Amino acid sequence: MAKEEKEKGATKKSKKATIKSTQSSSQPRGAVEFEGILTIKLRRGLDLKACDVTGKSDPYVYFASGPDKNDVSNLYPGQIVKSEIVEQTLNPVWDQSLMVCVATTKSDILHLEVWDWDRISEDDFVSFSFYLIARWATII
Ligand SMILES: [Ca+2]
Repeated sequence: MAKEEKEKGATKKSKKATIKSTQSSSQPRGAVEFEGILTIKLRRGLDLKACDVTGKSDPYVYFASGPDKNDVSNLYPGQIVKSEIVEQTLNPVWDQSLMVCVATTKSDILHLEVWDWDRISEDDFVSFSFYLIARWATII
């Protein structure tokens, strides 16, 4: 899917869908020193929303680390990561490890968005959540 299509779809589908639109928007300004890398072990999802006419979805997850739970603009590419797509299920099993760069371990938020991949039309927003990274961080 082209960058322009992703940006258009994210804006059109949901105001909460911020991570996808950030990836193809303006470049971040200034330099950022990262304190660390967060490893995310994405296991599975349960009872996700059905977005396709088949009664299933093709879910995938975006994760982004940033300072504000409501604003993920101006993030560097290393601060955003996308999971694989699991086709035709409401109970996806990813069993995947993903890594995102974290600028400030004490205060940054991990944003999570679940999307339904669509072959022909724009992807559908499924759900979102956010977490304080410091709650899980193991500082070595
Ligand atoms: Ca789909």
